[in-house]
Amino acid sequence: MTLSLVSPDDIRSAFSQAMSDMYRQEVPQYGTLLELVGAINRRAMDADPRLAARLHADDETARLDIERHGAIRVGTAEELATLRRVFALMGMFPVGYYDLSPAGVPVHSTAFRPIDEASLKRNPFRIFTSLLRLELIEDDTLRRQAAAILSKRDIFTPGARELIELGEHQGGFDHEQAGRFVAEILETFRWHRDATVDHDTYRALHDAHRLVADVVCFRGPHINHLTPRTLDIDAAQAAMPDYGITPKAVIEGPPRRRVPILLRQTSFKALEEPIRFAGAEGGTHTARFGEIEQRGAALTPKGRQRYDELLARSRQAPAATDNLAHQRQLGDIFANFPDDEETLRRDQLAYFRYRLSKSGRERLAAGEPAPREAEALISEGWVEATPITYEDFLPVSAAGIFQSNLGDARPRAYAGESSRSAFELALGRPVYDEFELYARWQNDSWERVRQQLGL
Ligand code: OOG
Ligand code: NI
Repeated sequence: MTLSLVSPDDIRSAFSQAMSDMYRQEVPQYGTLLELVGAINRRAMDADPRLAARLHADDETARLDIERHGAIRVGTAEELATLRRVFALMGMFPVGYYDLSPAGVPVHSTAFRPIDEASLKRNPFRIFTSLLRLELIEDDTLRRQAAAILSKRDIFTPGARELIELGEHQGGFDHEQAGRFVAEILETFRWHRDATVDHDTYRALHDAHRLVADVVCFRGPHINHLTPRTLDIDAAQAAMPDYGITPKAVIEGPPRRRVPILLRQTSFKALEEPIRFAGAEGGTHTARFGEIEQRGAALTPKGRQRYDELLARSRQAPAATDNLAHQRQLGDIFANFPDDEETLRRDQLAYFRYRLSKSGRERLAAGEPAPREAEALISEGWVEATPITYEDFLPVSAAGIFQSNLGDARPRAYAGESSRSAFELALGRPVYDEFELYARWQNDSWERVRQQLGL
């Protein structure tokens, strides 16, 4: 008997939906965020027919309503490596390395996400996944205690472990197995009211760093937020209070621009939730929050370098206390960063996807000879270029999101190097390079155009 295997894209979609349903039950404010974002997106498309047309042309409207990312934090190499195997079965692969220790957060991270264009279109679900860096806990005894606690837990159900083996062995799942797989994996991300440690242990770990307590004291890496994608984050930020939600003071990332670039994010503060310690004493824990994102063009290494420089400059100025002032400051600093598609493309600051235009297709069908040069093909309207959407994250923004949830204590940078090779060793493979992926899409799209034109 041959198995009929379900596409990993379908498993990812089912999983993303199951996570969303679970999180909506667990954190009702998340449902409110979805409503708010849905309303803002409809308004943004009504107000800007060109934007709506482009999103349609790129097949992005279909993914917009289901698009979200989540985040989790794990404690050991084994947990991270097993998650890599789980996500691979859903068509999600580790892209990028993010070191958050310079910002005073003792983790390093990657994002599991689809890496080919068709899968991203189908469902771009991503999980920002952080590994605790126990070596950054200064106190030897506490560090050893944390490691001992982590070594005793298994964040996967026995059923999940069996299915991972089976899926790898078969090269996928049939329909029934896929359903069970999603249900078993969901358990890993569920919230647990019961801590695995007593109050004193929690306190000691919490005093080392709030994130240490969050990672070490529970049975599993509860999903800590799910983030819908909006087309207008400034409007979303402004509307949050109307929906009874208090946003963090400023939107992270680049300023508002005519051509959005990279990623802009805002969040609401983590909730203080009741928990029970071992020994039945009650207390609270603060981990889960809500976030909204807006995605723009993926920048080339050259564009990204310029972004990083301008962002660093903006951070030297005293921090603005409200978003409007912050956006004004940022806008001034980014004034020289080109803000039209033509220049972003010609200066090779952003990645573009090329395709034959309607008129190009008509002229081709009529037998008109096409110019040979790329720029002529574009300026004469044969070929259209649209910015490629950024599918990844930003370390400084991520640190800002972490920090808005860590109380107002001034973050203290950890000394010591970034440790990408240690992360990859724990993960069990190198992470994909985001720039290579975008460059490949850009090149592939040109190649397709050239083939269509017989060049
Ligand atoms: C992850 C924070 C970073 C983002 O979107 O950049 C993040 C976390 O709090 O675990 O979610
Ligand atoms: Ni996030």
